[in-house]
Amino acid sequence: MNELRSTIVRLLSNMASAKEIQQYLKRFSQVDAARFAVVKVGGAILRDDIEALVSSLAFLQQVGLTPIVVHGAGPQLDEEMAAAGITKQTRDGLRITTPEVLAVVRRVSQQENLKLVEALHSAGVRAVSMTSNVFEADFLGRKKYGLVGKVTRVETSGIEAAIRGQSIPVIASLGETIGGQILNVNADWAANELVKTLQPYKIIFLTGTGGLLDGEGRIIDSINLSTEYQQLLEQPWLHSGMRVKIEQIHDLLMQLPPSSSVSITRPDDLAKELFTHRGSGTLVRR
Ligand code: X2W
Repeated sequence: MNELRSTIVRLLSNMASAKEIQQYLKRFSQVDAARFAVVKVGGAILRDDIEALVSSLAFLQQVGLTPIVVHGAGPQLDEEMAAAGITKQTRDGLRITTPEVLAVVRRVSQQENLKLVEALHSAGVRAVSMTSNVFEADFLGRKKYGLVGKVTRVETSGIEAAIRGQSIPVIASLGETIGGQILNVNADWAANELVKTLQPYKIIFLTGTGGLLDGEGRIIDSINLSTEYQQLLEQPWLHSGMRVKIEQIHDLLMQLPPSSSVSITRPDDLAKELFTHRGSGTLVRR
């Protein structure tokens, strides 16, 4: 551990004091290893920023904080559907999923999952691909959305086994009904359900924007929901997409222990967000 500590101190010396980093390490070492962090990775990160993602995940793994990764593949699905001549249709922000669309969703989700697992392996990081047997799901509304699922149960045994073996579980957002029908699950919803079941200490959303943005497009450093939530919702600049995100995060945090927090950041800034007071990106607390 001493060697690891000095590596971290060296890596972060430009951004934080050794004392600061050690405080965080001490705090994190008291958290149950199987419940340290759930990291949601959007498909855009897998496409545009996979190197930084792999480095950040490798770093967490090296300091003994094995993250649980759940990912989407939205932009890749758009591209593959266009290439196959299938028109994209959405309702309430969800992809209407016909059997034809589902075939693309299954293929592309598995492909993107393996791409990340293989990139981690190439970097010497232990990781396990999980594209099934995690999310038990039911039809969200077959007539309205087609083969889209809402998660009804999360099977944690595979995830826990992976963490015990110090392997990063890399989970795709595919669900399966009790009757064996595969369903397309929105990756943010999948991440939220994983979080509600596992109750992790940290919830991290990795995005290209690097955080929640205020009216002038600047990243909001931190949000304390207990004192700022109502005031925030009254802001005229809080447009629909950002409002939905904040509301979702609020609902999620209300179902978790008070010590849990949500960070929204870029892959490159993950260590800075976790190990420095100043952070990087947006930290949301209850
Ligand atoms: C999503 C699943 C992928 C996803 C979709 O088909 O696009 C539904 O809409 P990102 O990259 O995290 O957005 N599912 C039902 O959520 O990917």
